[in-house]
Amino acid sequence: MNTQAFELRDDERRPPANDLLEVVQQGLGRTSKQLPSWLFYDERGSQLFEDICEQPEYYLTRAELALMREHGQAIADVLGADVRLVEFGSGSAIKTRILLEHLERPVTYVPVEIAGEPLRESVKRFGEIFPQLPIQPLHADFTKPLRLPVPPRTAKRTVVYFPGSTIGNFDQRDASRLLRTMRDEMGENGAILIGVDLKKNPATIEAAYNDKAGVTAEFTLNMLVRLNRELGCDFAVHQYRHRARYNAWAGRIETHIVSTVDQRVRAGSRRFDFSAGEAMLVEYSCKYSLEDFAQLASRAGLRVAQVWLDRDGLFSVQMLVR
Ligand code: AVI
Repeated sequence: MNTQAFELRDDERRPPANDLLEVVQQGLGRTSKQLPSWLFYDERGSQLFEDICEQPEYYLTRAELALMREHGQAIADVLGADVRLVEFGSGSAIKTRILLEHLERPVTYVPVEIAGEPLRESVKRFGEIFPQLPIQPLHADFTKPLRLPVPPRTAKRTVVYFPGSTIGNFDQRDASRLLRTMRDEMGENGAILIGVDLKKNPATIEAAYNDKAGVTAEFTLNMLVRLNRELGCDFAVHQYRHRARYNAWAGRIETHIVSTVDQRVRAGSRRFDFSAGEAMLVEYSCKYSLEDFAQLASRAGLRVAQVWLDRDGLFSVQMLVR
């Protein structure tokens, strides 16, 4: 395989248990309880997220894939030849494959991923599909400043690829910060190719986060299962429920874990009380109009150069430049 040697320690899949405990104690100790959405993605959570993508109500993945299949060539033409492709995250096997298949002479592929196993898998997968393509994986948290490998001299431009509407899981301030990080990484004549879910009928959006089969509910509550296992917390998981509502004013799904009874939970040496009906925020999934997103981009010093939509106008892939 045409990759740089890279070794990962298994325990690098997650922050050290102490950090995790601190994050959780801090979140449970707030007046309005709140835990970060990255806590969803242990092994089971990642599998459940893949299952969510298959649910009939979750239109995002299907729409983005259809878009990439329809416009892949046009996108590649606009990005140009001899691109260094840097992907923030490495979970988007099919979309990235479509993009790489259409790009003219991609110079190198750099997946940036905090979780060791998915990174390893993506290196293996892409090494098999594109045996001639150099792969330079970076095991890192892409929300922090990165040390990307030096681009080959033949690279004409760096394109940062960020599919899946993951940008929607960041609030406005963090989203703008993340776009700035990408802007720094892509350099003067680089570009960002980003998947952005669009505002639409609230019922369609709410259904996507409340699938009938209950997969999203299981995904949400799996966070508590994870904390019980990894931190020895004692969440009575069946006494909590998933709630995802669309806040039309803010343009986002707000997912909460709601306690159904008065109860107390242990996290490390500390105890936290939940009252019946109390809701703990665990995820935002922000939706944008094209104007909203152009504004967000401009706050990060970027301009929207091109927008592609799927046929139903549900989802967009946008190209941003300086
Ligand atoms: C990963 N991210 C874009 C998903 C979303 O739509 O916000 C995560 C998710 N949460 C519940 N369903 C899917």
